[in-house]
Amino acid sequence: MARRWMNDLTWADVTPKSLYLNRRQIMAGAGGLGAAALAGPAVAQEDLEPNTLDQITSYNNFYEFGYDKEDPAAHADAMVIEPWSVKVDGLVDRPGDYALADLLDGLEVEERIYRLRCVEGWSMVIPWNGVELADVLAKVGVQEGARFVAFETTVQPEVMPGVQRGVLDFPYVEGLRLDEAQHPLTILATGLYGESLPKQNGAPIRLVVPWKYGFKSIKSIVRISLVEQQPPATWNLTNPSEYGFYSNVNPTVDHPRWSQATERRIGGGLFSSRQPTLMFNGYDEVAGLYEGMDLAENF
Ligand SMILES: Nc1nc2c(c(=O)[nH]1)N[C@H]1C(S)=C(S)[C@@H](COP(=O)(O)O)O[C@H]1N2
Ligand SMILES: [Mo]
Repeated sequence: MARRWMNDLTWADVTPKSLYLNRRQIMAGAGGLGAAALAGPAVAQEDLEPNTLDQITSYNNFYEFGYDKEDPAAHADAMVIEPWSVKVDGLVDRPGDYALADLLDGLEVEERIYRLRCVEGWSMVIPWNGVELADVLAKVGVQEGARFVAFETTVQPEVMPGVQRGVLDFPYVEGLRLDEAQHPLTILATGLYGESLPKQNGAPIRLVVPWKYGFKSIKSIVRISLVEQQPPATWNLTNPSEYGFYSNVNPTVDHPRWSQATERRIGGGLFSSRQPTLMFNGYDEVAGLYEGMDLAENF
């Protein structure tokens, strides 16, 4: 497949203000998202340094391949990603089994440099390439009555040691409220560092929702469903008292086993101190999605 990545954000553009706002989003901001979207949060200087490709591809969570951070890099190579199709169903005008290229056809692939904050208390900065999920949803036509989007990961038991051992209930599933799914920060990533997505990172297509804990960003997606009711989400199903449906990064709501106030930046060096975790992982412009909600209750 032809590489669709368009270099509309160069490394020289990666200033604190433009860390996650590329030109298109800035235009969208001017058009309606308001001044808050333009200004963005104060971003710590160390955020300017994306993690290396080696760090991003060797320290992963992908439980289908095992519990350990090294398991995905060790085993994911055997995952079959060609051909790949994504079933789109539920409350959509144009349901079907879309070949990946057809799903992405005509959509703009952008670079988005996002922080990724895992609920376990570590973080990275990853230069993704991908399309806005909103554009994909517009393409398939969201019908009235749809309120949530549900996602499902491929299951390939013969090459997935974690599936063989049943470390979680598979397929891994996740969900977003429709307005979260349509937010311009939410992307379906198809690559990183300008190359196609490494398998351990969720090839060939995975969700990235940068203001939520990493487990919401479901990998290797084979199904997208527009639904009326809040869909199941794997970690929430596994342990609802520890993992909520929303799972917005929130330094004031601790996980029973991990303080969420600070985080360790992977690659920060042996002696680097933990840095403060920011509300919504620093992506303040999503705050309006949760107006009037108690985020300690809806964690
Ligand atoms: N299908 C699937 N998606 C998944 C996971 C998983 O185990 N299975 N782990 C999640 C978790 S906990 C995190 S932190 C991120 C890690 O993404 P990365 O390995 O690309 O950094 O993927 C998320 N997506
Ligand atoms: Mo995670």
